[in-house]
Amino acid sequence: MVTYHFPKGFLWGTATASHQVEGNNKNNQWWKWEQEGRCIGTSGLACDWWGGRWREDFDRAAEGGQNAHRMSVEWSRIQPAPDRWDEDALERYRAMLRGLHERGITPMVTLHHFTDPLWVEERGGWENEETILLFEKFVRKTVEALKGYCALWCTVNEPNGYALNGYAASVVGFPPGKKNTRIALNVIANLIRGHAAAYRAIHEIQREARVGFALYYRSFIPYRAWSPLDQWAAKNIFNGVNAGFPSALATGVMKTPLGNYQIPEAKGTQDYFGFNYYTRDFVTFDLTKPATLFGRNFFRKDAEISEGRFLANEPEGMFEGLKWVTRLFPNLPILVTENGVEDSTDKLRPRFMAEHIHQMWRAVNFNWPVKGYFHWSLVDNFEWERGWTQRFGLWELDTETQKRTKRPSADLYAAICKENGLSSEMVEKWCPEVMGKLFPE
Ligand code: IFM
Repeated sequence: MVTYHFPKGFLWGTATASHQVEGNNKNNQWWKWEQEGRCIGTSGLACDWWGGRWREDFDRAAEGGQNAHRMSVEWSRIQPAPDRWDEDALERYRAMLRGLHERGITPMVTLHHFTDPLWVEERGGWENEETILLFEKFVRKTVEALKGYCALWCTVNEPNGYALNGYAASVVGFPPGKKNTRIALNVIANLIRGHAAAYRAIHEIQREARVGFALYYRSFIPYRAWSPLDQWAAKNIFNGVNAGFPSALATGVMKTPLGNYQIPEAKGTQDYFGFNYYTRDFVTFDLTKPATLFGRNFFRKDAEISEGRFLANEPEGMFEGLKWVTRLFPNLPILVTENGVEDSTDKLRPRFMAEHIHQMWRAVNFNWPVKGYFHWSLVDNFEWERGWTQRFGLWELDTETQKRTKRPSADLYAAICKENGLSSEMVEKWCPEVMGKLFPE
């Protein structure tokens, strides 16, 4: 048997987000969006974590050998109105974080994961520069309250996903459903300013804190590798999706294909790089696509596509992305803050997981400082504009009964976490079809 081991102390966990798991999260812009019928289904009771079912799910994580968990807190619960803090909500989050520690699980807390309180949205949300200060106040209050239980913070989850899905010309599905790329870029710039303010505030409050954000990284490669036009189009989309936020943290300038934003206060404001990776696209030049900077993107023809056609299984894109991060931020620790696949029948997930973890192991062997991996997700949860049609959980959720049923890949992941590595025996047992690829003779 051969085992690909990871360094001692490697973090193995799952990731979740408040609105997707808590249930009855009624005071934010997503709940309103759902009630207006602007997306598929509603979050409803979700996984009922607010009702206390986090306990049983954290038990599942602990039994599965996980030593870390990435969760988020809900701004609209902690600050339901501009002049009101809800101490009970903070106490409930403290109980959850205590619950993680009691189970030997290190918490990582995300402070903004796609949702804004309604009262923030009513003031223009992240289009309005005043939100930067409001966010900083919320972060100060929250970190002050939770600092005894958490030292690993993620300021903003997927700011690029939040802005492009909610505001850009080419994509729809997220509130507020605007279609204006310039506004989307302004929103990203304000999120960067909010992140920078939060970074400094957290360090003021907690010396030992490690603070970063999580990027939605998507791999884009030219369809015809030899074509300068496809190369140009791929580079445009790549930079448009991936590069804005990181460039500001690297240089103090947010570089975008439509111009630069000077944000000097953002330079150097991260202690690790949070890397969310799901898939890769081919890009070809297309004059009819000005909204996507003349690039048309699509999955590789012979790629394995997920159940809902949302993702292609492209593990090499993860390796290439990790390389890109190390070139941009040499020696900065990297956490894979999300990776996973929608797959209700668990046909693809075991090999998807094994192949991605194998690529991460390759990266570690180049001495790239990858320090942890959080699988998305622990239990099926509310998938935003896709509602409940996509199932990312290691555990299946029946939303009618709240019953959880373990999927086979939960056992594979438990074996990986407990071994701190991926072995040929695991691959032979859970996904023998990729044996030759991952463990060549
Ligand atoms: O569910 C989301 C998560 O909230 C952000 N990253 C992608 C996941 C899967 O779609």
